[in-house]
Amino acid sequence: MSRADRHCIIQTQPLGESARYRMSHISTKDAALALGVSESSIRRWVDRGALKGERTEGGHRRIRTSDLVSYATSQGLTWHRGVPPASSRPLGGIDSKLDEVITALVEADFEGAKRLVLALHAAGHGLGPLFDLLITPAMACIGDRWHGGREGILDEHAATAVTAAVIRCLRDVDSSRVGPVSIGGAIEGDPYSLPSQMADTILHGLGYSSFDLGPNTPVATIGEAAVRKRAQLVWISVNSVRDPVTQRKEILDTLEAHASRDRRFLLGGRALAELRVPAMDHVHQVASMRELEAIAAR
Ligand code: B12
Repeated sequence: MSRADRHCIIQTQPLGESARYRMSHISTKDAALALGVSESSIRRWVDRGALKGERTEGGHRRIRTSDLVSYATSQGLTWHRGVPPASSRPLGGIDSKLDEVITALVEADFEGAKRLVLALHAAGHGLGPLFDLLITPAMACIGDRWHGGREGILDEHAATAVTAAVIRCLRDVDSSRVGPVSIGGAIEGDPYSLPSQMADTILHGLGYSSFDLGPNTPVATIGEAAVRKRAQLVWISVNSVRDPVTQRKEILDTLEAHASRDRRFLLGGRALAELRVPAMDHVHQVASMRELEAIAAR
């Protein structure tokens, strides 16, 4: 058993038929929310046959997620939330695996999720696109679909654990590195571990000798670790801000303290805007793993 596999033994009950169906299909209400259109438009498209749909035993319309993606793409509709943006299409192949990845993640089927993701990687899909266009939308789908509740929280945790294990496998594809050092983590009070793990894995793949300090790490600690390890690149992930005023000051103090050094900072995350970090020469504010990949490769 590999080192990655040992981390990955997660036991949960497989999903029943109806739960499986709920994960791969979407209601007209959720489809409307996802596309930012009215529910009556969705019903009309389904009834006209423009958008493929099915009926439940109770007579409710249901749409397969992948059919909704295809329809949105063909009509040039913008994605609002939940399922993947139409921009994932041109990459061919990645989004077609979304349903399967979602099912594997909520069933805590590590082997299945690993097989799907590693096969796409081996077929030439880079880590940035795999993270931004497959794993992140899959997690968003899982988070949005269940609308909370006990069952939903269990699935969210199982999916996070399996995703973390699969990312470790992607990291293990490349042997250890001796290149420039990169280091980073998510700020204090931010429990989100996957974005930081993704950044670390991309940098490792690019040849950096990379260290992930993980979630809930004070910014000052990230700065001190960067000095100690002589890091040339530092990422800071901001997905949850507890105290915007204090945390803004902390991050500005750290960025300013490093301004004269030969060190670049990459800042990202869903809550980064809350900290209103001004533009600085040594700081890149980015929205995706693909951007991080492009900047770090320079
Ligand atoms: C898993 C999860 C959790 C887990 C996290 C576990 C873990 N170990 O990470 C736990 C259980 C802790 C959790 C808690 C909560 N969660 Co939560 N969670 C999620 C879920 C399902 C997935 C998040 C995730 O990891 N996605 C994968 C990452 C990689 O994607 P990402 O964050 O979008 O990151 C991308 C970009 O932002 C960017 N990026 C991010 N960081 C960085 C950094 C750098 C340097 C760069 C370059 C790029 C970058 O690149 C990434 C890849 O494309 C989301 C659903 C969703 N829509 O995302 C909800 C979600 C984020 N959670 C939500 C909520 C409400 C909560 C709770 C408040 C629930 C509660 N009532 O307690 C708490 C809040 C905790 C807190 N202090 O903030 C809401 C947030 C709503 C909002 N508008 O803010 C969401 C959107 C679910 C929903 N639909 O309502 N959650």
